[in-house]
Amino acid sequence: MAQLFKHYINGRWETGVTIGVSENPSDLADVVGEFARADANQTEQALRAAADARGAWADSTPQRRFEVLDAIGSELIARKEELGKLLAREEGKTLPEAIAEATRAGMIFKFFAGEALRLRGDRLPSVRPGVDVEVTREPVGVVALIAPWNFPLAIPAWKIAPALAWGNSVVFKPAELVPACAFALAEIIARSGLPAGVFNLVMGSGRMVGQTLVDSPLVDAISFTGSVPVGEGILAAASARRAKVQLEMGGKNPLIVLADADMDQAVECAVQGAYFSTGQRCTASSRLIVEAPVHQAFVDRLRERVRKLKVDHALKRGTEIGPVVDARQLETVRGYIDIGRSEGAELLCGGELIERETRGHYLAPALFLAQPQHRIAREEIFGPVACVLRADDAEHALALANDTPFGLCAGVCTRSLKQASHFKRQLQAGMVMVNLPTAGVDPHVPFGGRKGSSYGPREQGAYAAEFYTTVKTAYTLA
Ligand code: UN1
Repeated sequence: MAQLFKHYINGRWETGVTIGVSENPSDLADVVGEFARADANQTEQALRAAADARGAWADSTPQRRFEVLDAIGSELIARKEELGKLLAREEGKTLPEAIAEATRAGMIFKFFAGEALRLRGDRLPSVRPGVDVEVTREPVGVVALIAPWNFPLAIPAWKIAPALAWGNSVVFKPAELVPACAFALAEIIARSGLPAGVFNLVMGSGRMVGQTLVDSPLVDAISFTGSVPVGEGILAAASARRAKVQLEMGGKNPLIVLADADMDQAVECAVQGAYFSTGQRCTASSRLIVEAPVHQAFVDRLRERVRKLKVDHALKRGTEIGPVVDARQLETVRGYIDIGRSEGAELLCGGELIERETRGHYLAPALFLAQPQHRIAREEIFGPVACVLRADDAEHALALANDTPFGLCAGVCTRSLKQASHFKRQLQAGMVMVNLPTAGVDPHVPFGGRKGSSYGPREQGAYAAEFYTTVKTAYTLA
């Protein structure tokens, strides 16, 4: 019988109102498990538990918070192989990528364990004689954390860890495609010594569970990573009742290859950035903008490399690219490949379904030559598809890079310090990478974008305090 992944509400494991099934995208005959799905009532139970628990955790000592988060981080790292295997099986990224993600999740908990101890505040004189002023940070209260399927351990970690480090209580809603990973993480958190109700896991649809969280007056802050339309809906609903909102949405990240770039390095950056994790990253390098003198050479070398990428079962040794996450995503990605062709972009390789030993959502990585106005060069695809745009010179490359409604990350490959500095200053993105892929970020520094990609304070690093705390200014006349 399949394992049932349950909700975790008020310190108890609860069955759902309905049941969903999680399948392995590398092998559709392999059921990862069944999972509980909540309705509005069950979601509200979790919210009430979080609201009732907020005082206890907000008043806990920094040392206690450190110990809880450090224990979670240690267990994630100690069990990285097993958790990585589960992640690869459920989400479809390759085993080495999945193990690295489990490790990253552990590192994030450990970073925020440290932040729990590294509290800051100010005490300063008032403009009025005899009066002291103190500026301190307090927890926001109940936070709803809505996470996507593409980083099923790391993204929940970088929302849950800061929320707990700064004394908030949490209702976590994972994506429906990755309940096994959410359950594994919740089990570790449940054993860490938190008071009941401080951390709750509720699974189910965005329409039901997500909407209940967003609309609830019990929720003080919402952190969401996912699609642009859902993010916009959350922003409208949450700001109408003045809840705090943090959104990480799409990207259409440029990777610029200047004529003086190290070509081997540039091709590697493009391959990793565009296709690893099956291109299912909001940080994916989906627009490769190449300066005219090296355009042909770059395209030839990249095409050779992309053709040779090993697409196969995520758990198989040697696989470089796993399957697309599910049938719906595969349909969306194939739809974009058709759009690219019909708009006149040139498909250089890939784009076709491929068969492997097991039945899964396997797609050959696709590379297009496109024009800036093509939809495949403007809209986020979220799959193993990239397009190359030709730039007349470096300034044209910069203009093309910034000609997008998104602004998450941007990369430039160059040997020139002068160009690197110029692009770092001029690229309209929250994160800029020089001679590195746009995807793959550190756990201890801020993550986030500009323009249509993001809204609200940054995630990760010490900057995450802006979202997960609220400032108090106290005046005292002694
Ligand atoms: C990374 O590139 O290492 O959904 C992280 C995403 C991002 C995370 C990317 N929020 O793809």
